[in-house]
Amino acid sequence: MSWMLWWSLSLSASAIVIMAHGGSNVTYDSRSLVINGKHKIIFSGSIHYPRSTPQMWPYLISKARAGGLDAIDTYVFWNLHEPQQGQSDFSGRKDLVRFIREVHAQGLYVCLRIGPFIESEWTYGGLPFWLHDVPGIVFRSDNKPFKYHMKRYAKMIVKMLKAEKLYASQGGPIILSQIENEYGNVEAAFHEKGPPYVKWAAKMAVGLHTGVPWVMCKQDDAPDPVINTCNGLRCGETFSGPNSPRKPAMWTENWTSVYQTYGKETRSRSAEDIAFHAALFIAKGGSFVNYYMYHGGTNFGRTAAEYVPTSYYDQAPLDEYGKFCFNIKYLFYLIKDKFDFLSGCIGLLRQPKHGHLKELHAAIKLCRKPLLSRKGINFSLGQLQEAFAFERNSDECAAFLVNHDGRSNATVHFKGSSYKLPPKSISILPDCKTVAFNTAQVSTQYGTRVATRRHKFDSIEQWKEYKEYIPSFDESSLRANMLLEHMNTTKDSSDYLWYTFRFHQNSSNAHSVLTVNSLGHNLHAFVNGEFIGRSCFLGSAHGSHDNKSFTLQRSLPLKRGTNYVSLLSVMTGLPDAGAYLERRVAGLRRVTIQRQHELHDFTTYLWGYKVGLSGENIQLHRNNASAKAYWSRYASSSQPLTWYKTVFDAPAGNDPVALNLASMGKGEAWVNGRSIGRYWVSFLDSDGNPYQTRNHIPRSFLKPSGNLLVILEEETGNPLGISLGTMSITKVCGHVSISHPPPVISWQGENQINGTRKRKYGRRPKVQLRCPRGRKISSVLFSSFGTPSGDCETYAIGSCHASNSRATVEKACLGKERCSIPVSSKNFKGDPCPGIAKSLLVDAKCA
Ligand SMILES: *[C@@H]1O[C@H](CO)[C@@H](O)[C@H](O)[C@H]1NC(C)=O
Ligand SMILES: *[C@@H]1O[C@H](CO)[C@@H](O)[C@H](O)[C@H]1NC(C)=O
Ligand SMILES: *[C@@H]1O[C@H](CO)[C@@H](O)[C@H](O)[C@H]1NC(C)=O
Ligand SMILES: *[C@@H]1O[C@H](CO)[C@@H](O)[C@H](O)[C@H]1NC(C)=O
Ligand SMILES: *[C@@H]1O[C@H](CO)[C@@H](O)[C@H](O)[C@H]1NC(C)=O
Ligand SMILES: *[C@@H]1O[C@H](CO)[C@@H](O)[C@H](O)[C@H]1NC(C)=O
Ligand SMILES: *[C@@H]1O[C@H](CO)[C@@H](O)[C@H](O)[C@H]1NC(C)=O
Ligand SMILES: *[C@@H]1O[C@H](CO)[C@@H](O)[C@H](O)[C@H]1NC(C)=O
Ligand SMILES: CC(=O)N[C@H]1CO[C@H](CO)[C@@H](O)[C@@H]1O
Repeated sequence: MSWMLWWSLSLSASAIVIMAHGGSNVTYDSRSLVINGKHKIIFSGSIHYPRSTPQMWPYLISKARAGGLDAIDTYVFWNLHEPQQGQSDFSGRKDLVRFIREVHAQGLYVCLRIGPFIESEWTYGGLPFWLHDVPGIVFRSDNKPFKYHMKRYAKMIVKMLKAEKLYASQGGPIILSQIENEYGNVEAAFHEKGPPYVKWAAKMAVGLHTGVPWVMCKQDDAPDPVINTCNGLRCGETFSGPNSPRKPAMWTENWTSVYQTYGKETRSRSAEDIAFHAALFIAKGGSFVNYYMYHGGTNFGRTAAEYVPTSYYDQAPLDEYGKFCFNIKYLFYLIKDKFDFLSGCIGLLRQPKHGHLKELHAAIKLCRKPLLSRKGINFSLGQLQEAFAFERNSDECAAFLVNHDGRSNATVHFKGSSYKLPPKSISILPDCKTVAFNTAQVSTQYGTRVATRRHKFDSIEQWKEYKEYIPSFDESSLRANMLLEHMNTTKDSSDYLWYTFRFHQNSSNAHSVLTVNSLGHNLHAFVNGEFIGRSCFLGSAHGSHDNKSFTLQRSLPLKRGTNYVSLLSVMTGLPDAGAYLERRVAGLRRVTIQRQHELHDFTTYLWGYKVGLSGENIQLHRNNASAKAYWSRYASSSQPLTWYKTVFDAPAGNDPVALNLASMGKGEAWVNGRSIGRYWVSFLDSDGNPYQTRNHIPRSFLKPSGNLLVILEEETGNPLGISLGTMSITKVCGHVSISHPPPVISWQGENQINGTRKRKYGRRPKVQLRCPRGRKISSVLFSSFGTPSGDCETYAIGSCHASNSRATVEKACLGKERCSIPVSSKNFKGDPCPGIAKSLLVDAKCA
């Protein structure tokens, strides 16, 4: 029996009651979460507090609310909050309570994923590295030491949030908590230690008495009363449903894109595809959808997991950069629902994703009554077409018409009318008659984001440099007769670990080849203080996300006498996924030198070690004054492992700031002592393009002038090519056809906690364009009413074209921040091709 039918049968069964003291009573039944006795369809979006700044939070949350979301979902990051056992840190970007309060202030709910294992492309999956050294520990299994620390931490977080009265049961915004994360993926690897751990975790969580339900994602055997939920790209098609007829169908991670790793081509997910799968999930009886991510943000510092770039889900509905907003403007919002008009914040909305999903949410919310109170039935409308109808009488009826066919349009008949469905799409009919929304028809404008260069660091006088010292075996204090494991030696205090040894060479002319096998992540080799990697383009060797193992092979320029080999092993983030994380190994595995016909194995030999770089140890990135002594004039020597510093003024205005590092290789950058993350430009994507060239510098890291920029370059990049830019939307585009008008409805945000505001509009088809605040439409790049071909990325005039297209649009839009152009023959003074389906495509520049 499908879970949709389960719901139909058990709708009247009483809800499972969860304790509530004052505040809201959050429970659930087979249909949905039930808040204060009301069934709820909830759209949620993931925004992780440490991946942006507290100054950006109000803006990001307001845009999530404007996008029709009801809730914000976040993980809790254990290794940020307890970096050393017993320490606790909730300052700045780590201020979980402030973040939750901010969400509450804007009237949205919070779904809190405590983990404590979170994966999340975050270093060590969120676990603090010190756990690795707890005797006898086996992470995420029926293991006493792990369970002890997990419980202690979960209790600490819940206690803190309870003390702040942040659970819905206490009048706060948290309606849901998650324990563990995607454990179903690894459970089998733990054999008999897996299932008891799941039971223990569920029981432990429930025992924390938060007064709100708990979920476990990708966990088919989640014990009662914990709800199992789906994560993935296509839960509408693949989820087999909750494991009990008393639990609702919930989708905790509907990926808005696919996370990236260095070297992989940029993959994005279209607004149409996300909307299709979210709508199908709801049509099948789902009641909770969380977009992962709604705003990805930035992996500042060394927080990214292995091979994960600094920019995180930039393709999400709210892009990486976000925006700084003044609190004074934010206060207006609290008084009046006028935030958008009064604030002056310019959004870098990822259009059309943000707008298209907003319309989807609005359409589904219009169906809410029949969806939540009627029996859903599905029936076939064709070989690859089906309908989901929610109906009791003609007053209350909503329908989802689905075309599963990815190749052809389909015409279907439903309740005496016929409907045309584009390939792979769903039409939503809140009254079983009118199409309010089709997942494949995007009527929101497209925006094009552009970086404007504001400053060039191209003069030698601007820079100072510090050449990193190459240590040799003789100076090492830590020694071992073996190759030590990288992570266990650095304890994650640095990405860098020097492996050094020395040996004697009798002749000077012997041809020698050094071969080093490593398990990650990259390696720079030096002999007698000289870099030996220049023959290779990258000057070093590295593995990849999918295969950490790599080999560096170089011919060795040896001298007669004692030779010193210094190998720098570099980790770009710790692993974040899979079973037995505590057993992972990285760093050098085997080192040999081939001399003529002899192979010398140095794997078990006397090695000397040094953790971290000297520039890290003297904190070169921090203070330009105290570290002055170490810096020298820029000499463009292009030696690998060089630190560079300069001072710059913040670009005027409020647009987000990004550092263009395209001329560099690999390393890390700091602004005023704060790390803006690693960069690894020289790791090319599958098309051979440099990888991620723009690093976000949050405005709150900057002062008006005298900002200190420090860069550690591992390779031979050129700092004179670095520039500073601001990001803005400079182009907007819309494409709307007469036959497929945009939604007949619009939805103005909703304050879940203090009641509902909604507006219904009747709309005629029109193209609406809007430049970021403060910018105006300066020219119309393309305009055609008729049968233009293509979309907002590439377009051309078709066989039918109204000659006054441009003049009409220019008249309506030039010099304006926003404009609206009706798509009708009347507006273009006559029909250019009667009887043919027409559309209007407009592309315009904002300046
Ligand atoms: C919570 O709601 C359920 C029904 O949804 C009800 O049975 C229960 O009494 C409520 N609990 C409290 C404490 O209000
Ligand atoms: C919600 O209502 C409560 C009590 O009516 C009030 O204290 C709170 O400020 C309101 N919050 C918002 C965001 O309007
Ligand atoms: C109704 O939906 C279920 C679950 O998706 C499916 O298995 C079944 O074939 C559908 N029934 C019809 C008549 O399409
Ligand atoms: C579907 O119909 C539209 C016109 O309504 C047409 O432009 C489009 O090419 C058709 N698509 C396919 C795949 O046939
Ligand atoms: C990690 O290092 C410690 C010394 O710091 C050592 O006692 C231990 O055996 C090492 N563990 C592993 C797995 O290498
Ligand atoms: C170098 O010469 C010494 C003595 O001449 C010899 O013992 C040693 O094995 C030689 N080393 C190598 C690596 O050939
Ligand atoms: C990983 O790369 C190494 C080369 O260093 C190669 O020998 C090995 O076969 C690769 N493993 C996989 C699983 O591709
Ligand atoms: C660095 O030096 C500049 C100029 O000497 C100064 O304006 C700036 O405040 C200093 N920055 C820091 C972080 O100390
Ligand atoms: C990490 C994870 O859950 N990945 C899954 C996401 O969904 C795709 C397709 O739906 C699966 O192939 C992945 O394994």
